[in-house]
Amino acid sequence: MKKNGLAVKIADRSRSTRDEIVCWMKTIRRAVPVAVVFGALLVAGVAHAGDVNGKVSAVGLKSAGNIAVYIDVIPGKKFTAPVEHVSFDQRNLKFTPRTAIIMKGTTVDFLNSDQVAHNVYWPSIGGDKKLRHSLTVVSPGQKKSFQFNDLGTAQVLCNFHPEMVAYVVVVPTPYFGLTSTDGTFTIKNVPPGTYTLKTWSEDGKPTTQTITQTDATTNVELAVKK
Ligand SMILES: [Cu+2]
Repeated sequence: MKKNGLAVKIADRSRSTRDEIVCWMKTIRRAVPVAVVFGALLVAGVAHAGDVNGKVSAVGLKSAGNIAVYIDVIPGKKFTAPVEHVSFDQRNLKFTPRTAIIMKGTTVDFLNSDQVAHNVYWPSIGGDKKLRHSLTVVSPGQKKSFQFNDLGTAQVLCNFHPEMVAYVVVVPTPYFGLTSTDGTFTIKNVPPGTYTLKTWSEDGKPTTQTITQTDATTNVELAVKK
């Protein structure tokens, strides 16, 4: 797109206007089906312009997956929690997913798809035992919900089945991601600025790194150690 002479000529316009014009010009230049596909790709590319792409190398941990990576508090910025709920299922005596990262204020649903009851609780949030909470019995087929309004990680357990464990990582901004098994993660649509990136993992120490985001994709490498 940057090599397009027309795009360069209009580079002094605002980014969104320029992208709209480039998209429109490309669209009319091509046959309709090609243009539709191309336009969709272009729009997708623009929407991801501020992504942070990263890779976590896990040093001495059992896995590079399921590591939460998020942008910490941004002074002077407040965010509204999403209305959409995040869901955990309980099936075959397991929580799925094992780890969820959510913005503070998000409601989490705990559904029981098993034929037996579970007794869901967390002994603390962020190590604060005063934030202990129990959903008490979640019967087969039942769903119980909780809005997480405190920052930190809740280790979710079941009184009846000691092997059941899940983690809810509550963070202050909507800019977060969870690593795949290869350690890669994406944090979408981060506005330009300088931020503190933090990690949480089950068996590693928290990691902090400063990043500067431009309007393009930023690549980050992090090492999480035991
Ligand atoms: Cu259980």
